[in-house]
Amino acid sequence: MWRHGLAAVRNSSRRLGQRRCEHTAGRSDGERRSGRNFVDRMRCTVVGGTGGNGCVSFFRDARVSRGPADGGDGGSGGDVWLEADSSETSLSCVKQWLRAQAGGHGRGKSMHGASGSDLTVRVPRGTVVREMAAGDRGALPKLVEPRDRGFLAELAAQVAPPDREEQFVHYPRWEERNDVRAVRVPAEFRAFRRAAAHGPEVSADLTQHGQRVRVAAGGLGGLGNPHFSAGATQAHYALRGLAGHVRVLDLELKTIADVGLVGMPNAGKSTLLRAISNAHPRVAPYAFTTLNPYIGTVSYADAHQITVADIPGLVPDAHRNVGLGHAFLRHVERCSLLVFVVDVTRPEPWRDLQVLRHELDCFRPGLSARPSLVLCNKADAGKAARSNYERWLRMPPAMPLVPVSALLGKNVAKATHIVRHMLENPGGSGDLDTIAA
Ligand SMILES: Nc1nc2c(ncn2[C@@H]2O[C@H](COP(=O)(O)OP(=O)(O)OP(=O)(O)O)[C@@H](O)[C@H]2O)c(=O)[nH]1
Ligand SMILES: [Mg+2]
Repeated sequence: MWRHGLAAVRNSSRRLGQRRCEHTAGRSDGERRSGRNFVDRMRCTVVGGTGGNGCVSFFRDARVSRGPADGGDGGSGGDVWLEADSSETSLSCVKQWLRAQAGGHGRGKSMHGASGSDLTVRVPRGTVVREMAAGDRGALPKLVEPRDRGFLAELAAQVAPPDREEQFVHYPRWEERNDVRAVRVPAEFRAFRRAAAHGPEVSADLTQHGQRVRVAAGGLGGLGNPHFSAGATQAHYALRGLAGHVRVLDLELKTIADVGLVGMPNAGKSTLLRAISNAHPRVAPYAFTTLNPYIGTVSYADAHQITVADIPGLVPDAHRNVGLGHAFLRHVERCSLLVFVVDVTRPEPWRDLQVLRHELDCFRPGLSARPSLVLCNKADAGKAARSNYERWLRMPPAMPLVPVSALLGKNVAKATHIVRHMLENPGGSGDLDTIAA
């Protein structure tokens, strides 16, 4: 029966995974509230705007039929930026394809093209940005989904370096006469093209609100024909703008909270978060009610605040993908304090604690060694809870045990004070017994 239940959950989580890939624009309020479109990992392709082409033109008026070269330069393409925003909670707001605006082409009478606007995409605070290894960049078209074949073709053309002939715009019917083989392309252009293929990999950890990183540079605008003209020799060609950089990024959200609640399904983590903070995760008497992390803010009487993350329940062998797996543990990886919420009415609840710690270590070795506290929840639930708690107290203490009833709100204020004390004294647990008394 239990196995059956887990299989059903696995299937539903797979369905959730499939939904994660979809772009979520236009989702309903209900969906947003239930968190069904929560995305904490995704791959996206970012493309800087293409630079506008330089123009080939010659001054002309009533008296001068072919004056000096006056072609304007192309505008540079826009850059793509990622910016951390604390009001975002999920990567579902990020599209899989991000492209900044192209620069305008240069025109006659020395009119330069406008620069393309930058594209700034807001991501949640705690987003880790990693670029696919440089060696894999060539494999780009195979890695993207064939959602937009036209765009894919365009992208492939951008990735492939253009032939020398294609780097220039020619005056009408001058293609044959222009010998561009000997024309020296400015060093700046060559460096930009080199950086497209071999530049430093983009890597950032956006932990602060407003922190931003440029993930794709817009292409340089091409140069008009005056740049190649000298004296009586008027150039009949101009330089095309360069394609923007193309990067494939892996985005991973590692929630930033002070405290992480870790526990088996149904242990009462969400009930506790509701009791101590402003968050309202769903509570129900069955396993896996919570399918994605919730962050709550706990406010103390002196206006001090801490953030607490409630994550889905962990089951034995979660690291072998049982239950919901353990990938969501990334949301407690950065917490300074772990609070184990254990249902003290279960037979031998200390074994649950061992399982939880083992799963943490399977996810990231040493994670269970973080400063931790055990809340023996459901302490209100009759004799079994009391006798289990008393037996547990007699065992060698691994970490502080605090009996609470999240449902009735009993002892939760004391628990939150202990949490604050442990956060403020990271070195040692201090005199916890005095606080707990
Ligand atoms: N008696 C009693 N019941 C509790 C207490 N805390 C939670 N519960 C009940 O336990 C059930 C599960 O509570 P949740 O808060 O949804 O548990 P959870 O750990 O978030 O579960 P998942 O989201 O599935 O991992 C609910 O029916 C709660 O009412 C408590 O202190 N005492
Ligand atoms: Mg829950």
